[in-house]
Amino acid sequence: MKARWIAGSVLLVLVALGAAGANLWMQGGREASRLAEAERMSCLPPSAGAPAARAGMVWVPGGTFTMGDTFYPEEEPLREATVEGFWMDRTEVTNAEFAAFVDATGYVTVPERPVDTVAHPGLPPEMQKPGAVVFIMPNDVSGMGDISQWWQYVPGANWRHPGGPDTSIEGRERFPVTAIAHEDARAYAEWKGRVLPSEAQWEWAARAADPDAPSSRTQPREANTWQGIFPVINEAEDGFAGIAPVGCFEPNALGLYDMIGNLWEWTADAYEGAPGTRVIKGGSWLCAPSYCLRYRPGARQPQEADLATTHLGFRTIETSAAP
Ligand SMILES: [Ca+2]
Ligand SMILES: [Ca+2]
Repeated sequence: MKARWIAGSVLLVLVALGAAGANLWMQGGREASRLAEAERMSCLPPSAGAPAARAGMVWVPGGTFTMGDTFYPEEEPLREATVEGFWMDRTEVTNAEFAAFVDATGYVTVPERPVDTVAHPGLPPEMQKPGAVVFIMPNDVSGMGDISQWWQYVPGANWRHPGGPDTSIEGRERFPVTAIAHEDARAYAEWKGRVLPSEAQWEWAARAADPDAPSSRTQPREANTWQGIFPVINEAEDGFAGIAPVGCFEPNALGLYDMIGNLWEWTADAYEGAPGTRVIKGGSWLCAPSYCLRYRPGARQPQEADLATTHLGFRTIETSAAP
């Protein structure tokens, strides 16, 4: 599937990162450097005292709603969807949670494994090395058609080193894990006895189980998105020039944090007409009114299942007993 990135319209020019690029990621860009001292490393306290089996989860009651939206073509058509009730992680899965999984199982993520060059013939040399796609804030861009101006495949980037080999997650235990392929998210969920949400389950939860929830196109205040001109001016009016720790913004009415913004989130669903992809939901800290107005429950995008990126994480659900 990685070859699609080469052949497809979302072509990535593959540039290995130097140390300067890695620093950019850690700081989140030029404007971020002045915010670095104030950066919060944790917001939501660990959910001590909750029932161990479902610590950190909330119940999402079932219901019927109008799924989709009408802002971008891929969100249509509006259609009726019905979901049963389920438990859902109240936050994106954190680095600490994913580390516990890896410590317990020895699991090695897709971006850490050797690249299967037989399954992916024709990859350029950089993509034949294990790695992930990393956002690098450019100083300037020439039009918005070429996303390689801000997205680069970085050998050595993975969940432990999300910006590349010279970066780490030390001190970022309460940040959401990123640089995770779909298979990795599923493996974590299975280890917990859970699954990834379907697109309908995710969207219903993002609407706070309210069939009358408005499909607002206003940039939300209570979400980590991008204020300014993407990708060159990051005003960080929401307090975060980069990824935020989980739970820094107000939760929705169900108590779910960061459904919108911070990181996009994997769902279990295949994206129609795009083999090898899955639907991702919620938009990320990179979504701006000027470029990617996808900080809405009905927004969606396809993502290559085996290509990890650093604006994408996940959360899990459990479909068993009601409370
Ligand atoms: Ca932000
Ligand atoms: Ca999110």
